[in-house]
Amino acid sequence: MEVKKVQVKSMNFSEELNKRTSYIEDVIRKFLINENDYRNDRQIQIYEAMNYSVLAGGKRLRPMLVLETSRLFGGNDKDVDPFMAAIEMIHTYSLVHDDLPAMDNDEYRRGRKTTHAVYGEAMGILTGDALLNYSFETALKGTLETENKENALKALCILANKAGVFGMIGGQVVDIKNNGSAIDLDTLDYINELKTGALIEASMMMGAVLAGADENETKVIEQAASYIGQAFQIQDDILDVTSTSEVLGKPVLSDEKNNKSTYVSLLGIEKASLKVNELTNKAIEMIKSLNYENEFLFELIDSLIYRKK
Ligand code: GRG
Repeated sequence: MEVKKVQVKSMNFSEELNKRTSYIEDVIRKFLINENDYRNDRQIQIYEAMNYSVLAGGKRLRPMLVLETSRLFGGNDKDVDPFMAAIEMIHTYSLVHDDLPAMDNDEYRRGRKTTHAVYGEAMGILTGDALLNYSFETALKGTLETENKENALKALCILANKAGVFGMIGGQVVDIKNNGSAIDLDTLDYINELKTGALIEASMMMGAVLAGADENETKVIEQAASYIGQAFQIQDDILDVTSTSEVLGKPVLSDEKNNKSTYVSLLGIEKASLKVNELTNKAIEMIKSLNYENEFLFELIDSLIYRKK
C-alpha cells in the first residue's frame, strides 16, 4: 500500500513523549488565565482554583491525541493549540466534578488534594463550571483567529457534542443512575464508551478535522478512538486494583468503595487485560488502514496497554 505522508520515526519513545508533554504544558499555560495579571479582581480565587486543578500535572493524553492525530493528517500545529488547551480544561473540569462529595467524594487527585478539598465544595463546583466555560471561550477565540474557520467550527461542534449529554455527561448520568447496583457488560460498555470514550473521540476527531480529514476518515478515527477510550477505561479499572495511590496520585480500590461494576469485577484481571489488548490492536489497525503514517501516535496508543498510571 502506498503511504501518503511520512513522519520521522520516533528514535526513543519516552524521550519523544517527554518532549511532547512539556510542549503541551507550555500550550496549556499560555491559554490559562494568568492570575498575576488579575490580582485586584474580586474573583481572583476562581482563577487560582482553575490553575490549581489544571496545572496539577496529569498525563495530558487528550491534548496529545489532538496534536498527533492532526499530525497524522498533515495538519498545522498552530491550528490545534487552542483546542488542545480546551480539551484539557474540559477533562480537568470532569475530574474536579467527579471528585465532589456528591459524586465520588475523593480527597486526592493528580498527587495533590482535590480542588474541593482545598477551596471548599462550592468553589469546587464553580471551578468545574468555570473550566467548562473557559474551554469554549478558548476554542472560540482560536476559531476567530484561524484562517481555517470551517474546520475550526467543525472541531467546536465535536467538542460540544462529545462533552455533553450525547457524550461524557450522558455516560456519567448512566453511571450514577446505576450506582450501587450490579450491571451487565452491555451497560458497562455503554457507560465506558460515553463517559471516557467520548473525550478521547473528541480529541482525535478534532485533530482530524482541523487537519482537513474528510468525513469518512473522521468516522474511522471516531471508531478507533472509541476503542482506545474503552481500553483506557478498562486499564484504569485494572490499575485501581493493582497499583498504589502513590503511583496513581489518586485513591486506589475506589470502584469497590463506590460499589462500581467494572471489567475487573465482572470478568477478572486476566480477561480484562486481554480486552485492553484486543481493543487497542483493533484501533491501531483501523488507523493504519487509512494509510497515513505517524509512528509516535501508534506507539502512544500501544503504550496505553502497559501504562502504570
Ligand atoms: C457534574 C455536570 C457534571 C459533570 C461531570 C464527572 C463527569 C461529568 C464526568 C466524569 C468523567 C470521568 C471522571 C471519567 C473517567 C475517565 C478517566 C479514566 C479519567 C482519568 O483520566 P487520566 O488518567 O487522568 O487521563 P490524568 O490525571 O492523567 O489527566
